[in-house]
Formats: sequence, C-alpha cells, structure tokens
Amino acid sequence: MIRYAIAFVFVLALAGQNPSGANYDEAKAGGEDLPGLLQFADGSPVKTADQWRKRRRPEILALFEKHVYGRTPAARRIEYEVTSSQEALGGLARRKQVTIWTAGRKAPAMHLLLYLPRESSKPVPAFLGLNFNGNHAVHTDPGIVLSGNWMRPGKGVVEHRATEASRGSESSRWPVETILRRGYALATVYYGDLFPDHKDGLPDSIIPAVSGGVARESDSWNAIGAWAYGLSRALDYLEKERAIDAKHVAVIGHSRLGKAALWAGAQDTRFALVISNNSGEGGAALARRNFGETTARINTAFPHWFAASFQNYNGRPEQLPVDQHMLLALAAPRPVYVASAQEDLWADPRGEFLSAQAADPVYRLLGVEGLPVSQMPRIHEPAMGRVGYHIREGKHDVTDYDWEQFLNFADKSWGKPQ
Ligand code: GTR
Repeated sequence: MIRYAIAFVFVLALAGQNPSGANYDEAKAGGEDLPGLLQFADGSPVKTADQWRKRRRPEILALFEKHVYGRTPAARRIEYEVTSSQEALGGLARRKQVTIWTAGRKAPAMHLLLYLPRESSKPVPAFLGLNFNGNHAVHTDPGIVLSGNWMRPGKGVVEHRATEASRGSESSRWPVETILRRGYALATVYYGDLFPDHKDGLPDSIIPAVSGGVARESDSWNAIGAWAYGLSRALDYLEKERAIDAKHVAVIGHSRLGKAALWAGAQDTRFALVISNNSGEGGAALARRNFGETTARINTAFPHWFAASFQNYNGRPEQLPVDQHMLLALAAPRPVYVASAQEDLWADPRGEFLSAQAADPVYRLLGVEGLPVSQMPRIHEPAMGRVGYHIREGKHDVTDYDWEQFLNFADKSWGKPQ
C-alpha cells in the first residue's frame, strides 16, 4: 500500500502536476451522463449507417472543431526533399530522412525519419507518430540528423537545444528493431517542428503560414491541431513513397501526442488505424468524469493546446456538447486502440476504458465488431475487436508491452505483413 502511494505521488510529480485538488475517488468521479452519440442535435435517433456517415459524423466533427481543438484550414500541397536514403541498423533497415514543407519553403519545415524493413519486396504497412525529443532521440543510430529546433528541457538538451548527448534519449519508447522485424515501417516527426510546445509557441509554429496570418478566433486551431495537421501531411508524403502501403498506415501517439493522434485519425480517414497511448484528458478519457486531470487543469497548464473556446468549459465539462467517446467513434469503422497504465491515474484509465466502451455502438451500427468485453479488462489482458483496449502495470509511458499489443492489433486488423 505504501509502495503504491509513493508510486502514485511519483507519477503525479512526473506529470508536472501538484496532486492537491485533483480527485482520485472513483465514487466521486461521476460523468455517467454522456451526450448521445447516436442522437442528432435535435434529439431524434440515428438509426442507419448512412445517417451516421452522412449527417451525425460530420455534425460531431464540427462540434469538436468549434468547442475543443479548433478548425483546421484546408490542406496545402506539400513540397518535399529526400535528404538521405541509406542502409542502417546493421543491415536491418533502410533509413530515409525527408524534409517536408507544409506551407511553402518560407514556412517552418518538418523532418520525417523513416525506417523501412530492408527485406521486404512489397510495399509495407507503417506506424506513424510524432516524437517528443527530436528524431535523433528515437534511436542511437548516428545517421539521424540532430534536430536544431526548440526543445523542452531533457537529457542532453542545453538551453532548449539538443546536443549529441540527447541521441537515443527517447529510444525506450520506440522499439524500432521489433517494429521492423514484424514487417512494419516506422515514420516519425519531431512535434516541435510543427508547434514548439510552450505557451508562446504560436508565432514559430506552422499555423501563421498555413492559416495565412495570425488572426485568432475562439475556434482557431492551436498546438494539438497543428500536430494533427503535421501527421496528415506526413501521410501525404507516405502516399508518395513507393515502399509504403499507404492504405495501411496506423497513426499513434503517447499522452499529448495521443490526443493529437486521435484528432488526426478523426479528421483524416486515410489513417487506417488509430492508437492512443495514455492520452488522458482531451484524448481518450471522458471529460465529464472528475478523476485526475480536468478540463480546467489542462486549459490552465497548457493554454496553447486547444481552441480558446474550450476554456468556456473549465469547471463545467457537463456543458460540452461532446465527450471523448465521440472522438473515438469518429474513427469508426476503422480500428481504434486505447492503451492505459495502472499508475497513470492523472490520465484516468477507467475514463479511457469507459470512453472506448461508449464508442462501441457506432461500430455495431456500421456492422462491425466493437469492443469485445463488457467489463474493464484486468491488467495485461488486452481486448481486441475493432475497438481495442489494454491496461498494463506501471507508469505514464510507452513500453515494449504497449508496442507488442499495437503490433498484434495491427496484425489482427490487417493480417500479418508478408
Ligand atoms: C501532462 C498533461 C497530460 C499529458 C502529459 C504528457 O502534464 O497534464 O494531459 O498530456 O502531460 O503529454 O506527457
């Protein structure tokens, strides 16, 4: 019990939050009364798959734009340059590095790192996700270009710039060799290329160039919108990459980048599979539950993540016209996977499960299997239908265990890569 309590405080400290004030009592969580997923705004029921696709889905997407993440402008055509393409990882992979401009060459570029399995003769499915510490932090591979962009403090980061000492600092979250051996490619981009993650990051983000100015409205997009936009533009490139089977690209993200992955998967139906790892508040977890992080806390600590309009719901999430199960349902009928961690109470594991469960009826309406369990699974007992869920032991992180399930889920959804 004491060990558990210590671990718990430690997790909160890691999340950079003061535990006082947050609720961790399940009896006080509430949030059972969710907005109707299969109900039009006027209260009438959504009865057919067609009604969902043509009317209810666009209605929900528009509500998330207006009240939560902000509007994403129409995509511009990317420009790109492959800056290197070499054998890597002792012959296991081909490593490509690609500079991608999402709004002309004067706007900030993003740098995509792509590992392809060397042996495959056919186009391969891929995982695509943003990283927190620069592409060079994903693996110690010395051929990865060191990011020159603004970084949050971390290993080998000096005055917000990466040094050689930061190579591989995030590698425990990216089991590159395992992914390649299982027949998948891995593509990643540093999230700071799109929006530097601090409250004054906007001018240095892609937003002014993509939006054609800095004028701000209550539903203007912000960091999560920009990160999601970058994921879609990375997919634009992958569609041009012959070695990739772009019809089978999974978008994945951890924590704040899990929120971005879910938002990308909701808006861009080209993503064939969507994975949220410990995405919590503003991600997979239900906003109406008062457990761990709340809408008010997230908007106060990170005012640059969501649309300004989301602030209207601080302290009153029950007024939101959406909740996060509706975000998961926007992935339907594509496979969606939600991963929680036992000690990651700040992200509300139960709220993440209940959200996945509440998205299930849309999958059923569309004629596919939803979440195959009616109770929250026990630790290390993943449930995998078209909606998948697991909770593992340990803290807020991405581990080999998580990746093993993501790879299994992709295999199950698409068949094992040849
Ligand atoms: C926390 C934040 C969470 C989560 C996390 C992360 O501080 O409160 O919502 O996004 O950061 O991204 O690591």
